[in-house]
Amino acid sequence: MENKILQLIKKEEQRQADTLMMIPSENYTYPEVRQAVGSVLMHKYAEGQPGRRYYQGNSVADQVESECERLALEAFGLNSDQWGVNVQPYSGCPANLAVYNGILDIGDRILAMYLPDGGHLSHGWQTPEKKITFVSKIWQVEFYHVDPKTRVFDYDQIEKQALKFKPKLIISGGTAYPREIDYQRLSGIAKSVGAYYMADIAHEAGLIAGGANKSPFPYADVVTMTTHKTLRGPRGAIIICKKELLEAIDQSIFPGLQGGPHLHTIAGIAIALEKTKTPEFKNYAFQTVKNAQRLAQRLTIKDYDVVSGGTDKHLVLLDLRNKNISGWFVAWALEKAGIIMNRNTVPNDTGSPFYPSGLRMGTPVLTVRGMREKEMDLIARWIDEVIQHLGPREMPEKQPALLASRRSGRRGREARSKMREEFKKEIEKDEFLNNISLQVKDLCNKFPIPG
Ligand code: DSN
Repeated sequence: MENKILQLIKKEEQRQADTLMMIPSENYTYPEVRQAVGSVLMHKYAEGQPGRRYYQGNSVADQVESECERLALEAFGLNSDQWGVNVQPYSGCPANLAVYNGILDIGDRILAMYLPDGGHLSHGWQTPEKKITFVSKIWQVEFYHVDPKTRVFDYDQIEKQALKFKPKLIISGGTAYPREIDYQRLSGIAKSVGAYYMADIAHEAGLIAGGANKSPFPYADVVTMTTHKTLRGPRGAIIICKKELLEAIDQSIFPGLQGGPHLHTIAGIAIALEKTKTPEFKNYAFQTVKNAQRLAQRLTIKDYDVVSGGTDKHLVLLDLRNKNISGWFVAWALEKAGIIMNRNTVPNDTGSPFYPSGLRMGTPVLTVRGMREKEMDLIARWIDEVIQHLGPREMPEKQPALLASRRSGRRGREARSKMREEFKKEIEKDEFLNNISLQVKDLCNKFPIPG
């Protein structure tokens, strides 16, 4: 009998083929990338940098890593005299940590984007009660916010905050901010207070390489990115920095934080970077944005509150409070209907991270499958039909019984767990959702996964 894990991989392949993957940080990679990631390169230790390794047998490894570095600079139109690159970070969080560890002293100040306004945990998330991330335990972190009305950044306000807080590092980027960042302005603010500026472009890297979004170069001192989102590579990360910061960042990665680089991943990243030069990739980048804008437009017409009034990128964020339903219910019901997106916090959220008020959706995978505006209209209709079908639902955090029991620990957890189980049972038997899932499957069959 076939190995259990291999059976599960086949099952997952089928799930991906039959559903609409709309989590904006996910993507389908290329067959050649999968071949590289599963290759013999995974057998090799290559601690150090090309030409300066600690182990023997690295003649091929050196060429793989050097080629990946060259392609990374080329993808963003950069010159190796001015910019340095490290392709070894295992993923986005270690890449960001390596930058802080490389260029900051313990206790230095970081000014970063507020998580519920679209920022990222790895930028030092903490609450007034708790230092949640390791980063917030080591460095002093303060957050900047979106304007409560427009839900976009007010750069004058960020400038005032920076002048007062005097950070050593300003960070932009995150997971749920649908608008382009003004990199030039943030770089100017950083310079005026003597801070470094780091742009984390994990979400937008592919859109930037494809020319559909503005580039943080040459403004940022350091740019970090993951490689598996819009860039369409394997899970990994890249750091590109001004040449004078490279040695500190290289040392921070190894021996500071990591051991042997994952050469098989680096090879996969190189293949994905090479693809960014093709006309097909540029079309994909522009169409991804067009598809997201179309979704935002159709949902706005249907009276959804699209955060910031639209999108410049691959993602759309809805605030569901005007529909009186928590993102938790909607995300589970949509999954039952074959549409996979995630519940998300929104600016000024009155819910909690587990039961947030928002819903986040992305278009990279749909675009890779060849879907265009016409399909976005259909998907917006299905999303609306599912939400209307559910009707208003008390947000779990607002139900008096749950709120009261929340204070009593175990009883609260049990009540919420019962609520979740009951809802999942309810949607399991739901014919309406099942019927949409069959239509979704038909659409997926018309747009098979390439490769
Ligand atoms: N978890 C990723 C996202 O979904 O945006 C970011 O790390």
